[in-house]
Amino acid sequence: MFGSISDKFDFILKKIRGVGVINDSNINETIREIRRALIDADVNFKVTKKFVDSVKTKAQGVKVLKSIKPGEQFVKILRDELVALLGTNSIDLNLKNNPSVVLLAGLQGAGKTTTTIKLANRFKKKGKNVFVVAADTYRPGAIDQLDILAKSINVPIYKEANSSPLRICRNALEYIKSEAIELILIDTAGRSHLNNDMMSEIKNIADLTKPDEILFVADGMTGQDAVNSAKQFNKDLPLSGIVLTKMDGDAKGGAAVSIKEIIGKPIKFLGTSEKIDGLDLFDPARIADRILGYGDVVSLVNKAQTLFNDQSAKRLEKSIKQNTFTLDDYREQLIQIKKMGSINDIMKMLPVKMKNIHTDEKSLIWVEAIINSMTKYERKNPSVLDGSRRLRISKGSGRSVQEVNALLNQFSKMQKVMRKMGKMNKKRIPNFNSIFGFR
Ligand SMILES: Nc1nc2c(ncn2[C@@H]2O[C@H](COP(=O)(O)OP(=O)(O)O)[C@@H](O)[C@H]2O)c(=O)[nH]1
Ligand SMILES: [Mg+2]
Repeated sequence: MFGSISDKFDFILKKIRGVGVINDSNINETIREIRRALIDADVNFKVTKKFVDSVKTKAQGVKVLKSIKPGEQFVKILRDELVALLGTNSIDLNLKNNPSVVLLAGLQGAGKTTTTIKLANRFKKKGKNVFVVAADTYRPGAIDQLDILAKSINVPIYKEANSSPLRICRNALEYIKSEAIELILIDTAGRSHLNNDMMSEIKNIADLTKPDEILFVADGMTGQDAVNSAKQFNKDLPLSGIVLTKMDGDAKGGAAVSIKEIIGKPIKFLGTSEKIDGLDLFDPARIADRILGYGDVVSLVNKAQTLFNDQSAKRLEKSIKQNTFTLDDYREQLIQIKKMGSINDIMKMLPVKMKNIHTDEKSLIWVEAIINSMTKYERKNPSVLDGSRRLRISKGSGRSVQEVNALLNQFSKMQKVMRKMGKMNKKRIPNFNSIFGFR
């Protein structure tokens, strides 16, 4: 997510942080670079203009202030403005009625059906009695798709063969009167705002079902197209929020950055994988940090927590906090990482500056073999590993001395990352004020 924009911001921030004084020339230069980074990421040009103008005005204030750390003040301004642009706070679904209704709308293939199930899963986990309605009667197989997904998470579904979406919704509401349902999620067919019949159909569904939330589901990879279609839908349907899907791909960030400002409705969730648990509550501060190249240590820790088994997670947490990350922990972690799936996915969440650690899937196997060939003492004290010990380990594991050396180098880098994470952890990451030295 946001790969190239965060690389650019990382570069911009590094430069500005180093400056001793803020003056018109470095303000202008930075503003120019920020503008280019945003435009390259397909951020709407009006949003870009408003954003850089506001950053510029505030940065000029810093120039006058003659503060102690002008570069960092500038960075802080930039981050604050970005968080504000993204919407300041996370906003979960606002479910006030009982039962609550959530209507999902959007173009074909945007991810409505997947998101319906992801939301059903999310609220089921929170203990709600959830129910999904299959109101896409247009695409062959659409009802079956929802049906199969709903069954996989044990959520009841309302469906009808040879019916119309409006009738299905009416009957579904009737049907649940005798059920203790708390949340109804309606999956609809993909439609374009250009199709008047389809738009009036979904308006009728909204009139009938009086949703607590009407979510516009948009493919985050489509950049400004997603923003434009959200804008058009919003004219016909009172949208309450946006879900941007496929943010795990190489979405450049343009849609995420522009949409709130353009249509005035918040992004509520991001779709982050095809899988059912791939849905994140949209958190402006965390997204801003990702865009600025700080990575998303919080998400990383969350992901690790859900996937690591409890015991090893606790051990790892302890060794991170106490700065005693050893080769044993490293080996343990590799075993857990193998369970987490793609290393690339994990690396994407790390701050830009930590990304230069080399990891590839195949190397995991021999790394384990090498660590297994060390004694317990050596694993705890890798500094004792001189030439002759390394040679012995190389023979024992059947890997070359170069590979043993490479592993130890990598481990030492990893240890540094862990130390950093340990420090951030103590400061309750991501408390940027303390990282920047602000109180
Ligand atoms: N990688 C990824 N794929 C997604 C995400 N959301 C949906 N998809 C995929 O996008 C395709 C279309 O999704 P679907 O829910 O059927 O879209 P609909 O036509 O709007 O109902 C499917 O292949 C989904 O697996 C996401 O957040 N990440
Ligand atoms: Mg669908």
